[in-house]
Amino acid sequence: MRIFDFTDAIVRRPGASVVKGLRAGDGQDPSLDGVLAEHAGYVAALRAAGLAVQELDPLEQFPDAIFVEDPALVFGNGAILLRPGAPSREAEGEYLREVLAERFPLLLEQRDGHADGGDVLVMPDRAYIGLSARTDAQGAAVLQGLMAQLGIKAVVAATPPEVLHLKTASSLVDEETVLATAPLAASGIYANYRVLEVPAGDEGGANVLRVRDHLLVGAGYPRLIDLLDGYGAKVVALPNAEIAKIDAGFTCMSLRWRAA
Ligand code: CIR
Repeated sequence: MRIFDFTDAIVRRPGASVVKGLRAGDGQDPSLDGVLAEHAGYVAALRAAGLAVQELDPLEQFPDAIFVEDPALVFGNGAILLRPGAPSREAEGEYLREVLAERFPLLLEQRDGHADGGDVLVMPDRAYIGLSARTDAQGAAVLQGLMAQLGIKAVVAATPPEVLHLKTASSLVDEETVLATAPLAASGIYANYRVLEVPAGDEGGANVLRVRDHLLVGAGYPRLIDLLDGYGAKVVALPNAEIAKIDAGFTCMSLRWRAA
């Protein structure tokens, strides 16, 4: 069994407020219709990969609530509610508590510091927790302890300063291979793995999502799509130009796990 052989996923449908989602800089709002279409395409791609997907209702009071993998992390044997580092997102986990308690026998909770799920990259033998503007040292240490309770060894790593999350700049291709932007590849943190460097110009596509035998990649990154062909997965190019205006990644738009 491979770590990306998920069976189930949870997503949250976007509400109208999604167009006001946080973004680095002062970029323009995405179009609501565009976000809805791209999100629906993403959910369809998860289903096409073989997952049973539960869709939660929109949360208008939280424009960024579609990014369910920032306020929570899930594993086969339990889930963790996190304290996201952006003040407007800190309480999002409360709205996942009920569904995660229903789906997971063990629900752990971060009470101190801040950490976003987007900063956690899970590999077969360890997980990386990236320090970022959202994940502080205290939050990373607390999360390390919670992951240890689930039997996961986590190491804390630096994230390049200009990226939102560790997984904005690196992601899992297969159990031996990490896709990483040039600065992260050069940092040596992934020395135990094969590292594929994101082609120059396609850095915005570094967050790919491996789900079973499918690899979801942004449609606007042709060099990356070529590079990823040949790693044992069907490359699925998904339009994400609108949703990217609020710094979306594919990994952060779902919680995925393998049910026992
Ligand atoms: C935010 O800034 O929190 C959202 N607009 C985007 C979050 C994307 N999540 C991720 O990369 N893990």
